[in-house]
Amino acid sequence: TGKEKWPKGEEEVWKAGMRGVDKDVSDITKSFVNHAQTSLARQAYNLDDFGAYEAAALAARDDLLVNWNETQLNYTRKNPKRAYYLSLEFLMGRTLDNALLNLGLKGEFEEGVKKLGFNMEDLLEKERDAALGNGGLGRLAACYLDSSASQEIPVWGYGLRYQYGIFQQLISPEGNQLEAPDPWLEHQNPWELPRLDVTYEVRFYGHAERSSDGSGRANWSGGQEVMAVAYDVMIPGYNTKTTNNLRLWQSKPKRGFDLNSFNAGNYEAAVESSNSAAAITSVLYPNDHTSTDLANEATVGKELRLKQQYFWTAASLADILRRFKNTGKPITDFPDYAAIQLNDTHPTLAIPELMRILIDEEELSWNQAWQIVTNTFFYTNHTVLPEALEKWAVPLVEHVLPRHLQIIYDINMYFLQAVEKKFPGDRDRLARMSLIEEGYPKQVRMAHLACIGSRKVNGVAELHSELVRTTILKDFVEFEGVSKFGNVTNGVTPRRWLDQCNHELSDLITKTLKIEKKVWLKDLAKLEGLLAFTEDKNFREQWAAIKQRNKERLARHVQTTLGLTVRTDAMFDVQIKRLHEYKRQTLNILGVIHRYLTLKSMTPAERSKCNRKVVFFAGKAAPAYYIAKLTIRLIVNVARVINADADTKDFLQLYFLPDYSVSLAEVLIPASDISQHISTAGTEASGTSNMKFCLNGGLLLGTVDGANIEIAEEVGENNVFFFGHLTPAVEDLRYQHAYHPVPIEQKCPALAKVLNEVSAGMFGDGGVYEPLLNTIRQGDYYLLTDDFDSYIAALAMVDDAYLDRDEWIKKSIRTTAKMGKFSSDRAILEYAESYWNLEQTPVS
Ligand code: C3B
Repeated sequence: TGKEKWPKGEEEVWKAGMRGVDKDVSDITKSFVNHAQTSLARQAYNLDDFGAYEAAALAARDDLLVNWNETQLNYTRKNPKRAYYLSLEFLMGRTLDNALLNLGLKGEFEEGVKKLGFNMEDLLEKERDAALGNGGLGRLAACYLDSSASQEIPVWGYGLRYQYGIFQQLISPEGNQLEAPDPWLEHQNPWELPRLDVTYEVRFYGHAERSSDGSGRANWSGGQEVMAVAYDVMIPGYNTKTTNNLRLWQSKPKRGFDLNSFNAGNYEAAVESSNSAAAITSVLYPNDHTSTDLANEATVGKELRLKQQYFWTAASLADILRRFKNTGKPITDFPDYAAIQLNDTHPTLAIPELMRILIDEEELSWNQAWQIVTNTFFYTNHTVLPEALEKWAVPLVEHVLPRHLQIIYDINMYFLQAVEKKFPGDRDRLARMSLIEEGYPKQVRMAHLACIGSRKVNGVAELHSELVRTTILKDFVEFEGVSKFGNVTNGVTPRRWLDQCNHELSDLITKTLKIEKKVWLKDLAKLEGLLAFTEDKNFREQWAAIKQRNKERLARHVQTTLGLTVRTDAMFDVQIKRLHEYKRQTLNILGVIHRYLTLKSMTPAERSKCNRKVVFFAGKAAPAYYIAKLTIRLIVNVARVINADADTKDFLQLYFLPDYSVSLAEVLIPASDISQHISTAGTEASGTSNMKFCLNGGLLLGTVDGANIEIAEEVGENNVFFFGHLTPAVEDLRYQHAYHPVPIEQKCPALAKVLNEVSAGMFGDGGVYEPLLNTIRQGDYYLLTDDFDSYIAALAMVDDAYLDRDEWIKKSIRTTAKMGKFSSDRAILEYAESYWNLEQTPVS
């Protein structure tokens, strides 16, 4: 209210000591030097670029903290409803540049470090990516945090503070992926605040005894107790004081070591429990789109992953409840103050955990508790691939979380009773919908639990949400009504994915639209104003010149990191994403081979008329995903042959860039003329890099899948290149493959020829690739033989279109102009309004 009494001591003394946000260059240089001197114990004589990065980061962090404190105080005072975004992955990338952009201090910092003898660009390069995620799902979480803060919405993220992020990818001379650890916390991390006083105890194992008083309560005791310690990461909004929080939990032993064993001289046993506690948050699981059930992991691996999930959900819920209880409201009001978003099924244990707390600790009745739970949670599904749907073996859950298994069984019993009431005698339906899948062992179906425990369920693009409603959760739609099942099409933050990664383009847009950057970057529909300039020759030339400079920047990056020379007078064709059969990198590389064979068969005169092209791949394969790793090997070896062929190398170059990361994407995306999003129809839930490429004026070559469809709706079908079969045909085509296979030579001779060349050893020992080629020759689950011809035809259309350079640039401008819908600001506002019922809560 402003009239409140100062809480302690003398207000004037406090206020005189308080730091404000840095304003001018001299504030910044002072803070920088001060941190170099005191926090880092360095001086002008021995401060290298890395030290200077750290000093700049600490100065920026102080500014973030000022805003962060004000934001949290504002939330505490106003006590608005808040949303909590539970995600096992937050793929943040680098922070410094984003922090300065959002603080509005980029120019000042640049000038300041220059005065101190450094170059900001060099310092930014010194920062290591925070890579606590596998791919799309984790990067989406990061974009949503940026948008929540930018739109002044009270959202906190909750995740795990892994000691090791996604592995570092190395490529051996033979072309094999090798994995090395990512010890990203090796140096001090200036972006986090250890909260050693914010801790919770989390129990595992032990036994759960149901009380005999008919209350339904139970007593869970014994087993292992582990501490969760909070680390807070500040999330600044763009051009606002609002700075939200991402709280990451780290595990630590409840007791340092076991004194009895220690005294008995058994030192190894004494620290054993401390090791197993620390192990919980030590490493990010690198399996993407794979349920642990099929991950081919040892039982210990599965158990540890289950422990990660429970550890994180239990600590987060305890923290959320403590914050709520501090307000003094009755527990039945909880859903009015907290919405909890489940990012995929990974945090689904939060549902039985909240039931446990409400029943066993708060002593509510089952119905009261279930009422609260089903008004609190929201579930986003990110995939319909069967192998990615999480299931946990019942004996494992019973061993690790005995009380939760009881609760899951109880939820299931009440649920199936209700289903039986609505659909009497439909036993198949009961079996299909049950939370428990029969078999040896029985399994808990986490998507079913997430669905029935949530207020709403959504998919991440129109087509995907429709597939969720009509396939994996069809029975649930029939039972609960369709209105519970919605769609929120994904988005990406234009701060990082346009302004930061493509500063020149962003500046040109600002100048052209005559709208302040701070306005259009938060109201991306304003980009549409660019349409008026497609006919402006001068504007087109500037647009094209920026793309060219971005290509040169990428080429310099490849030159310095790999020592390879990329030609920049060519079309840049990019496919960057996790390696997975459904994403069909294989289709792309086989298309490259086809192009190579075609070029080889031409006379030099014919060749000289062809479009020059450089193809880039990047992406990691899950360490145990054999076929995906073979695909990498094939790409690398095709590159080796093609790039050395004097006949063709002016017309076709190929690069596999190792160790794909957020930072590498920031260099690749602005340089792309065309990017490939070519999943088998119906398999890619949304895709988000498709949005990033188009936002940066790259055109899209893709299948009619995921968010590609909505991108085409926005930019117009004549500005995208579509090919391939549509989703409704897929099931039938797969049936044909299984029961009426046609030899590949007959069905798709062009593809057969390519496969034969690979087998025959054109790219080194052909035998090595047989298992990969056989996935196409036999079964062809991802329909390469069905889509290859239309893919090649689409590539030809891309070549033709590119040869008309002027028209291409117009397409590029039109594409950027129509990307407003895909800002993550739009997406997060949809969640806030239609799901969480939250209001914007600016810092006053
Ligand atoms: C991904 C999907 O594969 C993408 O289509 C989607 O754009 C993103 O999520 C974000 O919604 N996804 C992922 O990265 N990991 C999973 N386990 C499941 C989906």
